[in-house]
Amino acid sequence: RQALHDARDVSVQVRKVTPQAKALEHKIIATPANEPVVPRGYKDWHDYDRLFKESKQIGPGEQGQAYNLPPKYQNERDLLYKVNGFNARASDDIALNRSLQDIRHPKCKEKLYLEALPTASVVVPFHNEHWTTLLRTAISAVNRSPDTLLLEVILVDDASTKAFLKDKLDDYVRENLPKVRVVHLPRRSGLIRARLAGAKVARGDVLIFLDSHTECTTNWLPPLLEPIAKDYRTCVCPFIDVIDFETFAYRAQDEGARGAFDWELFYKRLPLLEEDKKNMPEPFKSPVMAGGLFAISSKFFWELGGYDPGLDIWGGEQYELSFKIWQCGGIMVDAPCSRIGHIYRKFAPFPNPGVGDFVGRNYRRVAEVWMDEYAEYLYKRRPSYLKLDAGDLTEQKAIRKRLNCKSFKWFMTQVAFDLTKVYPPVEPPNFASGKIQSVASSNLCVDTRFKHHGDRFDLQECGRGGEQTFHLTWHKDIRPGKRPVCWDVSSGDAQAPILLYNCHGMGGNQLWRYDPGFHSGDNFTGSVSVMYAVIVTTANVLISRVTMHSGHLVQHWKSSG
Ligand code: UD2
Ligand code: MN
Repeated sequence: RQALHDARDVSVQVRKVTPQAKALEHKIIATPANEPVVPRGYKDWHDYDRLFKESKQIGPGEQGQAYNLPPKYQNERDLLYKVNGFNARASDDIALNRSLQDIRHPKCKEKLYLEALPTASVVVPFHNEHWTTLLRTAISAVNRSPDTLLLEVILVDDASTKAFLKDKLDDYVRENLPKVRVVHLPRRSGLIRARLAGAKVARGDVLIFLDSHTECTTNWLPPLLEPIAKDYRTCVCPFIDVIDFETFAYRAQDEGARGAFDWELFYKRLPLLEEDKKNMPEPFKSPVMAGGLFAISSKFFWELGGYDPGLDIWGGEQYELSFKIWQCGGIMVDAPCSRIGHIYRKFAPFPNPGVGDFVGRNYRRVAEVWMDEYAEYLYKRRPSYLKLDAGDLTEQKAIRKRLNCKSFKWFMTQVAFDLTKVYPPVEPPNFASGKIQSVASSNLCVDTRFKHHGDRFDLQECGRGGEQTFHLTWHKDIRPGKRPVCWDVSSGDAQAPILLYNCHGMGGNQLWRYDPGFHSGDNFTGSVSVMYAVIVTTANVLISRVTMHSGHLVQHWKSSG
């Protein structure tokens, strides 16, 4: 290995070294003759020594595998779950420098990036983050970055109240993590102003923002920096993978999509364009960022006035910055070769700090400053926003004017040009509405009884209170009343339960079809107590029927052509 290492050090300028990790494993020294030449000015930024070391790590959660916490820790688990919204006790058994499998597009292994890349500062706002998930964020960023490119990781403590963050973090970081520093904010400011505070003291050419429960993976940094090196007005997002909130298993969320929103400003995703797929894994344009994880040059960020400092606590800043970037002369891309994992919490554990509807006020600010006549589509769905006092907007409007930014109509027609096809500003009418009655016993009706995301539901006596009015919407999903929850069958198993799930409007597990040809004499297998399916669903090529089984609704899968 040492010989190989030495050989690489002298030859890195002239030849490509990607077979190194393999070569190390198999103790074969790659012959220079077989290796393609590295163009001048480019570099293979992989750290093969580290990759080799990590490939040997074993233990809980290593190689990104699921870690099942032993049942004897159940009590500790429950306590930590409540305050974090994820299994923080499991995290505590997993090494801070745990290894992950490399799930990048295969071509990413061979990619070379400019040798002259800008330096980066990572900014991580946190409020009461769990100790080990916070440290793993910082450590994965430091360990997996080329020393010359990463200047610092700035942890911005948004007035956390957990004692260990106030008392122990500074000492721990000073003693163990030379590139990391902590900035404490005197009062709770919210993630947006916390990011601003970090960005103000950052020294790098590029600002990289991360959430406080993330893990950076193999060679994540150069793909974020290179598009910025080529044009400083490019903002670059990594692929955001999923760190399971229960087991910390590391997995892809998908292999790329373009960021978007619906007219209630929920974050949504649009399919890749054909050209994006063809160019994989090259960066592709994306209308809006998810929010938490991205790189932007410090120069461009401050030219844009940073974030609107009037945005409070959480929410809306991803739209503000995305609209601003596009409308004011920048571009936004996703870089498939940069992958960073994020724990999507099971639930948000923070209580509202007593400041009312901050998300509503943030959305109102963003809509008023950037969305022009399209703001009406939001207000039509959320009339209450019009009654909120969004505060003074003079400074934000002045920025838009000063930078001579384009209209929201330009953004909608040139950048997010396919958004309204999936999320029409004016919704087409429902296909059908009404109660859904059992065929077998006509006094029973489906009743979701105002249950929530993740809950099962069943049949109740028709017309007896409850929630028995459903809409088969133009999305071809089924929603109770006007609530944005949908019937969802996320498992392909026989008799998979039907749950209420947040509507995604994209078909799939939530696609239902009205089948007027149904008759109650159809045969079903299994022990079915009540059969009332008048609706069949098609998800891919599967067709199924809905019945009652052991007290809840299930769906019967029947493969069909
Ligand atoms: C998503 C984004 C998040 C942000 C948010 C909308 C991803 C993966 N996450 O929600 O970055 O854009 O949408 O605003 O795209 N925090 C504070 N102070 C607070 C509240 C939160 O510092 O008052 C920190 C928190 O510790 C975390 C970050 O802000 O590091 C984002 O908060 P989150 O993880 O609760 O947001 P998330 O991932 O649900
Ligand atoms: Mn987060």
